[in-house]
Amino acid sequence: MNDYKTLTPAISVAGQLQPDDMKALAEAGFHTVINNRPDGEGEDQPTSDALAGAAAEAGLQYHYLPIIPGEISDEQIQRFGQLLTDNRAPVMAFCRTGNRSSTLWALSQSSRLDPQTVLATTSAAGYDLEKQRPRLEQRWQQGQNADAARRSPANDWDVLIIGGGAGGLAAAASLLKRRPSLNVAVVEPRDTHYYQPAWTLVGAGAFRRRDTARPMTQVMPRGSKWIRARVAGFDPERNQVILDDGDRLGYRALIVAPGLELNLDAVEGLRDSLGHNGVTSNYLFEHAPYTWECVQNLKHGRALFTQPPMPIKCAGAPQKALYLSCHHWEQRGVLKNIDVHFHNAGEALFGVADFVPPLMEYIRRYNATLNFRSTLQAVDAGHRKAWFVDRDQDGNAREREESFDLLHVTPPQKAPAFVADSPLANNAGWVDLDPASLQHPRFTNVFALGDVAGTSNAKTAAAVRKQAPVLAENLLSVLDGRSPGAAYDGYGACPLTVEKGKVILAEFGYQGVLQPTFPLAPTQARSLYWWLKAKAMPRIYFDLMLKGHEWLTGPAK
Ligand code: FAD
Ligand code: UQ1
Repeated sequence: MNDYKTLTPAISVAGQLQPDDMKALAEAGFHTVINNRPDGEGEDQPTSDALAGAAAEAGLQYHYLPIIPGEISDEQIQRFGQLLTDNRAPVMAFCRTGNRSSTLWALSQSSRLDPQTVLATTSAAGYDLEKQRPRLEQRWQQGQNADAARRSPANDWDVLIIGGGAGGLAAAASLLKRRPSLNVAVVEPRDTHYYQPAWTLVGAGAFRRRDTARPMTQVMPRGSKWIRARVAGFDPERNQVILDDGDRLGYRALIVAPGLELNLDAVEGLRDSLGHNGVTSNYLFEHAPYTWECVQNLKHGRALFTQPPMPIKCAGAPQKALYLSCHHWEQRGVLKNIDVHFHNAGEALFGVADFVPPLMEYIRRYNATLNFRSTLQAVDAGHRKAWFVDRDQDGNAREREESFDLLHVTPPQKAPAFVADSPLANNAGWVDLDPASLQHPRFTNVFALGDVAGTSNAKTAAAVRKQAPVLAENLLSVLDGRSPGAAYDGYGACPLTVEKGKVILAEFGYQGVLQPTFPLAPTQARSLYWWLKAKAMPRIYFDLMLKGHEWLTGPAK
């Protein structure tokens, strides 16, 4: 392969590449290739189609943006900048010699980088772009003017946080604890903050719903400013977020924490069915009490509990609803009259193998039938019918109709659209992040935590409790011009409420490594942990975690 020149960690440029080079590029860590040389310019030049095919085979994104020498239009510059924003870095751009690609890079960055910096960068890579100076100067000036017009002193923040949920507020509290002078704002459209982990208990009559909601004003960490608005997009090149009314907010560092979206519309009929004829869900504040109502009323019949494809928040919650309902029916002596089914889109009862045997004991005790690879597709509350697609081990699909008297649905879940469609997202739509530092790989002043994070930990408030101090340390390092030094180990916890009064506390990190907090056998169901979940945890959450008191968590270095 030709020598290539690295302009920044996110982009390198090269002369003509061959299809055979693609594999080596992928092995060198590149994710994206941009071809700036028009087809047919040289004699033995490979076609763009041939290069695209080889790139695809090597697992690289490929884009063709042909440039005639000396004729770079503003539109092409804009398109090149967009490609850099939209595609995963590092990017390799090439033409005949690399000159056009480096010129495109220089011009595409010129509204946010001053001409001196741009020219020094290209010159260090061996490209003399001095004759572009007037155009660079002009674009830089235009960029400065546009920025000045957009900015006002009221909307520039040291740290801007998107979302006033568990992640956003814990991060704000941990930052302000370390540096009270920091200028921090939280953008959050709702006036109510919800403690979602207790909704499982609400669905079992073991917690009052109203105690899971607090006015946003009460939980906003002291020293942070609440901006009541909804974010609609990101402009990380300009260090700005875009609100749904078109206004912009500027920042030095950004924390993305808007959680995830329940995708109710992915199951036909679900939106209209919820709350009627036994169709319920603990995943919604509105409906969690209806679960308890249905459970109390059911004396015989069929009860179905569903779990959608991963990732979902608190992956244990779908089966917690099953155990707590069954335990109630067992105590009332009616369990023998109720046919209980668990329909799980996945392949295993729980993602960490150590916890499967003790959970299976409860499945047997409650006489529940397990249906794996079985995904809810549609529901009709009026006729009390649900339709599932079941797949066998080879992936063959079969539709199956089931009747029910109670249907507890865990809705499919996805990354919020405004994140998935943004330059911050990974291929699956979550915020692209280094799993240890929680820093974005391309926009180094951007961090994320909580359910929106593109990390493989269990999406739980327990994870947030450990992520917030790590993120706070690393963000302050970046603001101070240093590299992140703190590391998150993937901790998450799932208190599996196997009986009303007993919990198996599953605590584990990346790759399912067990991380018990207490020196007790981790797979044992305990009443101590029920007390932790039902009584102590809400206080730990509101009085410690959301206030920056980092209990049992110190960021590893
Ligand atoms: P959230 O807490 O959901 O907060 C996101 C915030 O962002 C919201 O306030 C929202 O209004 C705001 N937002 C959304 N879009 C925008 C926008 N465009 N602009 C600005 N703001 C926006 N975890 C545990 O640790 N243990 C448990 O036992 C447990 N059980 C659970 C049981 C259930 C039924 C559920 C639903 C969850 C459970 N969880 C549990 C998971 C836990 O609640 C979440 O992991 C946690 O709340 C994630 O925090 P977050 O800040 O990422 O998201
Ligand atoms: C936890 O830290 C946490 O977040 C604050 C939860 O969500 C509310 C939990 O459910 C659990 C179990 C933990 C784990 C905490 C300890 C102290 C073991």
